[in-house]
Amino acid sequence: MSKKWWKEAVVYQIYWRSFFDSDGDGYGDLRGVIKKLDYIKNLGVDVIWLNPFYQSPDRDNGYDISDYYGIMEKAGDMAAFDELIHEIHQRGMKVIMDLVVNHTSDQHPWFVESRSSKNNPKRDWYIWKDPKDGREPNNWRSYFAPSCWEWDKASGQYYYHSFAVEQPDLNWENPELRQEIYKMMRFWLDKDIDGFRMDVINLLAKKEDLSEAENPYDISYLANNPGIHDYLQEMHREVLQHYDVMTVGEIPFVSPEEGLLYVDESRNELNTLFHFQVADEMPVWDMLRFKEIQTSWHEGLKKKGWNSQFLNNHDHTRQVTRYGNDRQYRIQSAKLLAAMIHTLPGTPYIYQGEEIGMTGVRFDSIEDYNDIAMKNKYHEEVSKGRDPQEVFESLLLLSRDNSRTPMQWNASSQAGFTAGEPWIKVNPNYKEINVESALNDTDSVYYFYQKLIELRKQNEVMVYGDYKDLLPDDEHLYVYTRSYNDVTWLIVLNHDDEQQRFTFNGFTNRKLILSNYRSEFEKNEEVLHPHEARIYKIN
Ligand code: TEU
Repeated sequence: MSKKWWKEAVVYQIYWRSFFDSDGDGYGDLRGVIKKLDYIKNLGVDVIWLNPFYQSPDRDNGYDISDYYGIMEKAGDMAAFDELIHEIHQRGMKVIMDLVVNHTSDQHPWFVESRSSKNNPKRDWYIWKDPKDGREPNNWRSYFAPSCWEWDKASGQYYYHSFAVEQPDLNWENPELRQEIYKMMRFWLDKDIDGFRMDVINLLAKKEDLSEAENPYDISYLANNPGIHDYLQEMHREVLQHYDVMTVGEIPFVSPEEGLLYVDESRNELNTLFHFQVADEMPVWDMLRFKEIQTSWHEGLKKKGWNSQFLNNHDHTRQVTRYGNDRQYRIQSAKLLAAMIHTLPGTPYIYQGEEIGMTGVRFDSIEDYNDIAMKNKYHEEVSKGRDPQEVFESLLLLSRDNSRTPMQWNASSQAGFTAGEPWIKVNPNYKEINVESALNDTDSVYYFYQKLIELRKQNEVMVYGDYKDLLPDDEHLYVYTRSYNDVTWLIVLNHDDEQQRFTFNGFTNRKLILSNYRSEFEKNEEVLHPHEARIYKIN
């Protein structure tokens, strides 16, 4: 397989509004990111992914764009952006931006024009349909609303939205619209960014057949529709092939076979993808399913396309809370999950705060939450007559705000995130879990990440090595090898609250490279402590 910088990279995701506030308005901002670049560089990461900061009414935290060429006031201005790019490059890192082109805000001038009348030239830039029997064209749901159709009284038609009502979908069938998007992509690439994370990029093509869905709650009809690969190949031809950039597509609802169609190197579409099999199929940890998913993706993409590894992001509850043990074994399990993500095949992603083992939150009332997905779902269920407290409780574990609370920098007021009032409450555990204390403790989660990243830089086996699961049927232990040329590494993970035993049959000549328990095991190497992770080199 060809060697590429983005295969060897470790990516750090910055949800800027919760990262660092440089001007006291309660929102993190681009200048705040600049102030913390040395911290990120010190971790060893190569690439930064910035969530969207385009002009936006901010109904869905920047994923509802009203001007692709402007910067949201909360985030800063174009001068701050230019400075940020410069400072990132100065430090030898790269930066990718979020590209959100499945939909815009309903405040975008294109949509304002489009809805103004049926014969406006921009009408066809969005998706308009007549009512069917006096109501919505069909029973499809959207991600954030009970229907993907919204009635526009003035012009007498429905428009289509895969997400909130305030996020109308663009019509990619329109060639003029596509050219306009390509122009916008060139604008940012010419500002020297190093690529894009492409928001729900496999939703661009819509299903032509509007017949009723048997189960409207399975919204996979929104994705992977005919025409999508033509659009992505055109985008590659028109824009991407002219730059040395990295692209990672957010691609929900795909199997490895379908996923390969997006990232197969010979097809010239995208470099890598985020699939959501883990996030969607595992509300909590499921060892056997996780192993199946890893093996099937490794086999499915092998030698042809590249994967990504992540367990959380701004949409998904923090990994140590969701998939580890954030109580008794927070530090050990945060390290174990890190060891796993950095040794599995694919480019690893770190979501801000993960490197200090930040946890999910549990606020007292729905008023403390901001997430539009959670709030809309809450109101939908309560309006059906369900008990509000019960609905609230049911939405807590997966609320997107779990991972959106401010970055915990130190033990001072508001965790050192802002001098003002933060836009969302700080996690009350910030006095214990924060960057300052992590940096002062050589045994912290932070330094474990630093070591893993350094190892990945020095050892190609971690990047390009073949993957083999040695215990596919074990519910507690995850043991696998990575092999490249003559080098074999053995990774042994005890993802359990109890001790477990592992016999090193066939691995007599082994050398321990990294572990998350000090050398206690030397007394009896076959016994693994709760949430113990070890990486060995086999000779
Ligand atoms: O998210 C799309 C989305 O809902 C997925 O992340 C979802 O978690 C996945 O499909 C698994 O089911 C993106 C952004 O990341 C999110 O913040 C936006 O709200 C959304 O698109 C709309 O732009």
